Amino acid sequence: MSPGSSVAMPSDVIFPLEGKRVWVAGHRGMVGSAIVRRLASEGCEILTAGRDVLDLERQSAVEAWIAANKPDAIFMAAAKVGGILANDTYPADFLYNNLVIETNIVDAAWRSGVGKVLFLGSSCIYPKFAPQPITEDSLLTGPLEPTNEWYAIAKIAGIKLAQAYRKQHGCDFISAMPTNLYGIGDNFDLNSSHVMPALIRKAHEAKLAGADSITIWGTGTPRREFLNADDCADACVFLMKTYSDFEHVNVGSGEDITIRGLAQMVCEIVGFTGEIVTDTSKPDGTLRKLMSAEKLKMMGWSPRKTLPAGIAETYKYFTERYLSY
Ligand code: GFB
Repeated sequence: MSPGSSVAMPSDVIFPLEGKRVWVAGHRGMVGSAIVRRLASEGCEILTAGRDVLDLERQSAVEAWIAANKPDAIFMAAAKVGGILANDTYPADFLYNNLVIETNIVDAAWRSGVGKVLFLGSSCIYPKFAPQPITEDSLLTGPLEPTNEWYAIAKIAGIKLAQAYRKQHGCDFISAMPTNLYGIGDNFDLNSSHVMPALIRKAHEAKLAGADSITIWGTGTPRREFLNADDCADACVFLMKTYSDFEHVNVGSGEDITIRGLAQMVCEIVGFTGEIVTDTSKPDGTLRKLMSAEKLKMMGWSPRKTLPAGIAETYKYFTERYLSY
């Protein structure tokens, strides 16, 4: 396709999953469980290994498990994740745990000759002041956002691992960079969660308590781009089947919203009519990180779920389990 063309070209399937053994590392997490749900229609054999069976932080255990179970493909959805406060509070965990999980899986996958690996990163890999919408080639062009630079460094290392094993060993390892994700299986703990599940919980509890207001962190002015975890899983499966190249691929919705705007939308869906007040002792983080969704769109993929529909579904999931939180 000529540069600048806006016509999407449906990509050919170069790595069909039918009949393959596919390991979803991190299958109990929000993204991993969404990938497992999505793979159900691919005719593949889905492999999983819970923490009780496999400690991803132990290199020899990962090597032995991969050698014994012989996956043809791996989705690397296992990671230490959390919201802005958790990232800022536990830099060592976010750097070390993510680095060690990535290096263990990538190296063991190469040693066992795994046919394809998809590494999942995050939009926080990009510089704090990257031009918006952020294209893939903005990587490593400027300083990172301080609240999550530790996690970002680990995720950048993951991209580089996939590239290095492709370059040196000819491995078909690729990387996808999703934007802020939310959905079924999210973490609703107010100290460690991302903003979406936190707002859903705060609005719900305020409604039940008949409260006058909910408090959101920071100024409410930062903008964030949100993608439902099921759409992200669909994009991951799409990339696994159709993409084989050095550069990572952004996975986003192409649209962002202010945190206050999101809070208003969540309150409306939850049915909380009180005020939204700000706690500016909490960090804003980066002011904007809208990714360009062009590359993936040109390959023929776009998200399906609208933000209000995704929030309503996530709220339903939350209320069905609320008493167990
Ligand atoms: O989702 P979030 O925690 O992470 O916060 P980041 C997004 C924005 O929402 C920030 C604001 O400006 C927060 O201050 N916010 C408002 C809240 N109220 C709340 C609340 O009750 N809880 C939370 N958590 N935020 C993370 C990174 O950044 O995004 C990770 O730290 C990762 O590394 C992830 O990249 C996708 O979008 O700021």
